[in-house]
Amino acid sequence: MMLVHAFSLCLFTFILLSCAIVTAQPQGFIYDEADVPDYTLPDPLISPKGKRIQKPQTWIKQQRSYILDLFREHVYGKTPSTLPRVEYELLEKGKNALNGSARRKQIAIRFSKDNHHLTALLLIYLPKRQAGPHPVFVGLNFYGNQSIHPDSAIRISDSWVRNNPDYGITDNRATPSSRGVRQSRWPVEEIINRGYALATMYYGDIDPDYDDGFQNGIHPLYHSWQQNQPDSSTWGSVSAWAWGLSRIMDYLITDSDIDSGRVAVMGHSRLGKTALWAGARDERFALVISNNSGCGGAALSRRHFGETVKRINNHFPHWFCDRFNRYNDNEESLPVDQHMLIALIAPRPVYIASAKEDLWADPRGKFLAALHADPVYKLLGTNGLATDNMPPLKQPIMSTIGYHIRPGKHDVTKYDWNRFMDFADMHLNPNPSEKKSNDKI
Ligand code: GTR
Repeated sequence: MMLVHAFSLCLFTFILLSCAIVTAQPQGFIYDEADVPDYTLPDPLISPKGKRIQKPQTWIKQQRSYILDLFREHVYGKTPSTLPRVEYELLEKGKNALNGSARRKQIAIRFSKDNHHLTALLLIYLPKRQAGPHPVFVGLNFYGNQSIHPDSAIRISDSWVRNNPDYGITDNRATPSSRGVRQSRWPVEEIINRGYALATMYYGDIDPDYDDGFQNGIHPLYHSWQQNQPDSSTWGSVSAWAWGLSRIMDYLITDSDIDSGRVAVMGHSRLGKTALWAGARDERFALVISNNSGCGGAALSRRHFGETVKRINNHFPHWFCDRFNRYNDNEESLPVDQHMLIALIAPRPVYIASAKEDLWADPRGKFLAALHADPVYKLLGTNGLATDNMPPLKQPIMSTIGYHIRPGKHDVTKYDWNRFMDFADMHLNPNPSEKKSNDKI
């Protein structure tokens, strides 16, 4: 009797938990594989004239830029081709950061154009144990540089920040109580111990994340350019943030502590979409990591699973270009799907991470996008994605296209970072001299 009781209690708890997983996601969307409609994906290896691309050179010289333009025109928007005036100022450096294991630098990147100015703060930690120049992970953060670590020397962002009383952020301004509030997402010591530098910037320094008709952040510096755009393909915020990542890259090239040939760009969620778009646009990023990026990131739009194009455009009208609205409830007519975004990163390594409970961001849709990017990776001479089947939990695929799904929810965890670093170890070789001597053995 007791046994039956215990069993029904377990069953009840299981049902409750399963419901909680589903109800944690917005209602009225597809969360069941059986409800996914039939769809046909555009083939990245078919040219605009309908011919199959057979040679790597044809992809590199023609097809890649054709697909890049499609994403510019229909999804993320076009980015201005000229740069504002840019100046770098080293604001602060610390020789003994993180209990003596790292050096710290804080750099102001000042943009100016047509009497408009914008300052963004870049925070860099460099490992002391290894000799430079160092490979580096670059990522934008959500609440200001001070949120990634309690290090009291980190400058507090004075940009507009989303209110979050739990983080001590009210009146849209960060305060000292927001120091380290997001440290669980940034295992700085582990990154340094594994021989990587870390460079991060607050995404709102480039473009505050609310819809104001593109009046703030970097936009005033490009007012005249924006006004002269003939169509609805002007950049949205994802493009502006990706542009900001490229400006970080511009700086890193000038910094002799950094190995600019070994820069990995990483982002979570909306910033995971941004990392993919940055990696697609800017081939200087040697490796791209997208965590829980979902709709408009690594998930296939045509599956309608979890977040849809219509929902993302309605809730976040400033993220994509206006033309993307044409595809609300009309994904089949998109000339691209997100596997083609991943393919634009080829042959450079790309890692797509997902989480079991994060159905809103469609873990399987991200796997399938990786799988359908594989033919382009193979054409370019890499091993692509080393499986046709979605792997079980915590069994990462570590080929040139990497993928994992872990238990848990929408977040960046230590597990995720450890896999990112394993992947970077394989592809960026953080200790070239050590690797060389091993090779001889
Ligand atoms: C959600 C949005 C997702 C994802 C996420 C985030 O509300 O629907 O596309 O980007 O925000 O960035 O945290």
